[in-house]
Amino acid sequence: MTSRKKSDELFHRASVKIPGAVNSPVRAWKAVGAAPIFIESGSGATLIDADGNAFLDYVCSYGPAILGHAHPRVTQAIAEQSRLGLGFGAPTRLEVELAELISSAIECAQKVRLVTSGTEAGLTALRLARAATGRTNIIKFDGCYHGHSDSMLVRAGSGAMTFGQPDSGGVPSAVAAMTMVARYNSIETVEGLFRAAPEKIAAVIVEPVAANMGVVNPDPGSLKVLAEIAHANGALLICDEVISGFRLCFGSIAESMGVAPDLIMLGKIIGGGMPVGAIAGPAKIMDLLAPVGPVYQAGTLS
Ligand code: HOZ
Repeated sequence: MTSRKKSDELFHRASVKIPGAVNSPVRAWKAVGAAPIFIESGSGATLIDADGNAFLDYVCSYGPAILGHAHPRVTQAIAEQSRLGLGFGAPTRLEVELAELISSAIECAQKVRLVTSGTEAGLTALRLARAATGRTNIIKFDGCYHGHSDSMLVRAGSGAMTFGQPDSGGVPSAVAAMTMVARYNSIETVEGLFRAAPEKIAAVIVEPVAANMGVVNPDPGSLKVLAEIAHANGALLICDEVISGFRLCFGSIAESMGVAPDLIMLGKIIGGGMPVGAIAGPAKIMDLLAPVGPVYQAGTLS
């Protein structure tokens, strides 16, 4: 790196107006032990920072940039659409096509609701699971990350873990108490939680391949067992495929392991770099969403 003068200047300016100088905590590079570089542009696998330094990008926007930055087909599609308008507060053909594409690649995705982030997909999936079962509690795994909704910032991975802050301030203890924490790849801890709160648990939420505490593969067959235990106890299995979906395979990695999730969360890659998330599942659960059913979810940019 020849210089970082401009990045440092931007960091100081950002620190005045933006908490911690960043709009998402991992970007502060606290675990790296240096101030972050500010990116000016990306092309293919190369990033150029504000000082003109070039880097080989292994982050790929945390997943969405699987085709590399500024892929000509992606930028052309965005440029063409931007001339037609960006959002209308009304449905469009492109949403139908994206829902159909997701549904054609994921068998359990009979219906799809498009939102703007993985966090939104997560909080909506939990609300659906609670409405579908009439129960309150959720089992998650220590170190798994499902976005920053209140119920999911309990023993969370991703940035929360990087900062040694797996629980967040501002989450009421009454909300956190409804989140029960099991150990990844420990079926016994899941069984123990079901024994401790029979008929209270709405869903087990899991990353089929854990990717927010390093990458941890599931024990062979464990996802299937998890689904069986959840169903035997009247709970749903939510698979968070915000990272794994359309990345480890074209579609759902849970399905490729022989498991049909009751609800699946998607994000990152399905937006190709634009802010998109999705919740998908069988019609009988998805049709609980407003305007068909009583579970509310909405978004101006959804
Ligand atoms: N929680 C996101 C990664 N899973 C943060 C990504 C970012 O800061 O861009």
